[in-house]
Amino acid sequence: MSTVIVTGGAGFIGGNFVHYYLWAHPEDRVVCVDKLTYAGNLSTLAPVMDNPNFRFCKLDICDRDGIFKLFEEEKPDIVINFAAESHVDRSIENPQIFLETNIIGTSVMMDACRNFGNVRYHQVSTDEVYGDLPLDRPDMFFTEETPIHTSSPYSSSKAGADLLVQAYYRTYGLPITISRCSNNYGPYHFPEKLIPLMIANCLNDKPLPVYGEGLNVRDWLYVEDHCKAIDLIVHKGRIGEVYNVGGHNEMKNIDIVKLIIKELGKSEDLITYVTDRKGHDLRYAIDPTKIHNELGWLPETKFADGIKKTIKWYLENRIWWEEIISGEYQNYYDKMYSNR
Ligand code: NAD
Ligand code: TDX
Repeated sequence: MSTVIVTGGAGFIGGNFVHYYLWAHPEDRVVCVDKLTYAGNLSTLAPVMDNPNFRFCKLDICDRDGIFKLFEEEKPDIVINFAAESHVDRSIENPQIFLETNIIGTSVMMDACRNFGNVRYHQVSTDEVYGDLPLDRPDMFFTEETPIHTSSPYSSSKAGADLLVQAYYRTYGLPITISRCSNNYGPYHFPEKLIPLMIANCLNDKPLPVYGEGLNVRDWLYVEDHCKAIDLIVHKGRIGEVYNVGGHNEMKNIDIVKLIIKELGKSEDLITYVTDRKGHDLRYAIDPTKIHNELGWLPETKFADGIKKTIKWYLENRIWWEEIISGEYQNYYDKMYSNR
């Protein structure tokens, strides 16, 4: 039996991971550490709150004393760090908190790992650390050898964290791995991000704000496939290695928006082209050869099925996202989108 600390487990991917991990490893104990920022939602964890192998701990990963105390109590075998400020647009408005949580928080978690017996550490990173690819070069992909070349304060903070993780491996011999995944979608996705925002606005017959001309390309992966990849890397990955995770599912933003409109039976008149994101990355595309060859990982959910499942989840769980969009989030939305 292992004790696994999962940070950021009240967020989108961390929450899905907690559900998946408790199901896949019923013998293990999961301790979720989450500060419950605007993006953390305890209702995401409601289905596992009564599980005797689960503990929730409201804690900031930058709180060194609190984190060290928790390690002393729990004596974890594995730490998986999902906790982050994750939204590119927010990082453009206010970079500071991104540096604090994404870089300082990562260093605190790794210091705790070093201090309590060189605990196995996994860093959940992103393909955004590689910057972007040209739209007219469909032959180009991000491999693990692609140089780090970031565009936004968010991706820079994630890249800074990745470099620190690699430094802790080289300098202290901390047993680390890093996964760099493409865009995820699925249940419990916070409605500030493209897919859930478009679903929520469509259902409320509100304008669908497409940045620029909607031609930017993202490589979408169903969140459960990402969770399975992390589980594999944590248990079977080679220490010190980076693994790219993605399913060769590139789509233009405008095509995603039109697909959601069609699935929900709405009109394309809802589409509103708005001012582009500053420094907007053109295209992300992952080459997942390494994780496939070494660990046998392949995505299991096709986009056509995954997007249907996701839309169904948002239809069946209106309370989850309506509570979000009726609260403080409304101020954010007005700030970002009115007069854009
Ligand atoms: P999210 O914003 O939905 O969730 C982040 C969670 O971290 C929230 O529960 C929040 O409360 C918590 N958190 C934030 N600051 C914290 C702090 N200082 N201490 C403790 N908890 C804190 O993010 P997500 O989309 O689930 O992303 C999870 C991870 O995966 C991030 O590291 C992100 O960079 C990475 N990632 C995301 C995607 C994607 O498409 N969403 C793709 C690749 C990688
Ligand atoms: O209202 C919108 N209109 C729009 O056109 C929003 C919110 C987004 N977009 C565009 C911008 C991007 O090209 O859609 C695309 C996807 O945007 P986001 O959902 O904000 O995701 P992205 O910026 O690609 O970053 C995501 O993937 C990588 C996650 O938020 C990151 O945490 C992850 O690292």
